[in-house]
Amino acid sequence: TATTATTAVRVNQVGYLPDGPKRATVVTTAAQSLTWQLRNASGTLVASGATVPRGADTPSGQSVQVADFSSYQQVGPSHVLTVDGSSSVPFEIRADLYDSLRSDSMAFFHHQRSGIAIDAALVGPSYARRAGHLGIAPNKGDTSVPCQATACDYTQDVRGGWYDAGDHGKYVVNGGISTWLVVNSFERAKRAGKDAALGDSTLRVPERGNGMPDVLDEARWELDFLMRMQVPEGKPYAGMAFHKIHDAAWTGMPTLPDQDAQPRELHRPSTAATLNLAAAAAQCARVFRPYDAAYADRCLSAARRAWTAAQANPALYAPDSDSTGGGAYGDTRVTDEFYWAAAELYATTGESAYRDAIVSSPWHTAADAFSPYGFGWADTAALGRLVLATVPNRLTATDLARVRSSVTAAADGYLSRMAAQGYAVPVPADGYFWGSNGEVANDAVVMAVAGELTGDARYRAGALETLDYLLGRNALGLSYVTGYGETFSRNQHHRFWAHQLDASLPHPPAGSLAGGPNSALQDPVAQEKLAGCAPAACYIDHIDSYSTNEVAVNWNAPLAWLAAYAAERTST
Ligand code: 9MR
Repeated sequence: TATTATTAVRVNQVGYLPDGPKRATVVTTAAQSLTWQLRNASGTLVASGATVPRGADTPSGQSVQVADFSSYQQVGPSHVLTVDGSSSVPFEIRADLYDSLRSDSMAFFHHQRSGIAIDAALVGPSYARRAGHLGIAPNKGDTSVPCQATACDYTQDVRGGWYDAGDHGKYVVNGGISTWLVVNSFERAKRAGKDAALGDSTLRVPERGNGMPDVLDEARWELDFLMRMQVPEGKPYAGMAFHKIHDAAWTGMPTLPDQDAQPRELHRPSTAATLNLAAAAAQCARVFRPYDAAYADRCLSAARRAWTAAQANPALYAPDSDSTGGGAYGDTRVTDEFYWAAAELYATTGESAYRDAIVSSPWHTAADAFSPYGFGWADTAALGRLVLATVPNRLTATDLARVRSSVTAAADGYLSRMAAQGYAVPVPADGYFWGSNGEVANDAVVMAVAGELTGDARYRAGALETLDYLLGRNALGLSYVTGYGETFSRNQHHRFWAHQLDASLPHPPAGSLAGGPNSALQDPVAQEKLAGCAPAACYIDHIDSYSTNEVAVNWNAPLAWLAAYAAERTST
């Protein structure tokens, strides 16, 4: 299970698209330019050139040079790039490079489903498991969960949804943003006229063949859960969403979902969770309508109720301290969630009340809706901008132009940061925090949308180049996606895919993205093994390093978005 780099020539270990950028990074102490040589599977020299010295690269802590072989476009297997006596791992050049990653990264969500057995016929014997959290012993179950503390004396059925990550918690803010990305990937593909690849019977989900696009079937599993998290009429905080549901205490590793014996607890509603539900449900109402109008109506009604409830309770914050047995997902600034929810509700309904909420929001004109650190579960203003920039609406021409140019300006920032770094990463040197790989993929989403808005090919190239980083062209020479590349992460923190702890359990399934380098070293393994690491090297493929090596729905969602985008052929 060794997952260390084998060569100083760092490439996308899966390969490159014939019409895409093709760059590699070489770790070398040489100060002068070197010769790179590209050989095909028969060992024939097919291209060569000179590397560009980049000197000391701060994020990786390495001295590097860059080889650019983008002009070589021949399709073929097992190419090898050689620089100064070091050779890369073999990689492919082909147009269908990302077809399997598209389905594997999206299948992650099915594997993470709660409240349903994962069927061997769909996933193979080693990934099959019994349903968790339906109240079947030893589970206490999610079907009748008492609410905790504040003004609450009833139980709620909050079965279903996706487990957040390696734990068995389900968190509305993170579930909402992840669902949004999954549904947005479909909506974007549909705008491009390329949604068939995400359509019915394209994924290994139980609902395949029901006439609904499989990506939407998958999202619906979580949307149903998110709507179950809404406080019923007649109760205190009616219309708000409970912030989260998880175990009373952290369970040990490993623990299969059906073996979790901890009591489950609903944590009191929060404004952030409520607005997250409003945004995801409003998007549902728009995107699901052509396939299931009744479901779209249900989503819209939930979204409206959530919006109204959030307006009535605009400052019910989830505290950072609430982290026993589950993550906190605390957030005390929710103006961005208000903006995002209003944008979704406006894009779906066109109603003036939502437009008023948009134009009176500080995020309507804020210059920093897109931060250098990307969007995330606590920073959602960018999502509002992406919606307003791409879904037809009746904002004024001036407002729309400003929204759209904020997307391209953000993408320009990512491109220039990539150009300044040896490994072409869109995040700044101090941006390697918990889940940095998700941040990289989120930045790629912004670049891809900028490409859609402008037709400028540089943005597509930037989005594709982030896949190079995730798949091996990085400080560790490691692919962070299980099953992809020569050396890849396979011991991510997870209570079922815990092969490192129990050989009878599987590794994570192919298409699972590790959280990635986190320079804050927030777990004991990282603290012991990674002391002194350069930011982009603060990663270890160890199951106990939850702060560098967990999986999570909000990281796999942008990977799936990006894989679907990269898998699209540019010519129709
Ligand atoms: O992704 C979350 C990250 O932004 C936080 O810094 C971190 C600590 O609070 O929590 C991360 O989310 C975890 C959540 O709290 C519990 N489930 C696993 C998530 C991924 O590690």
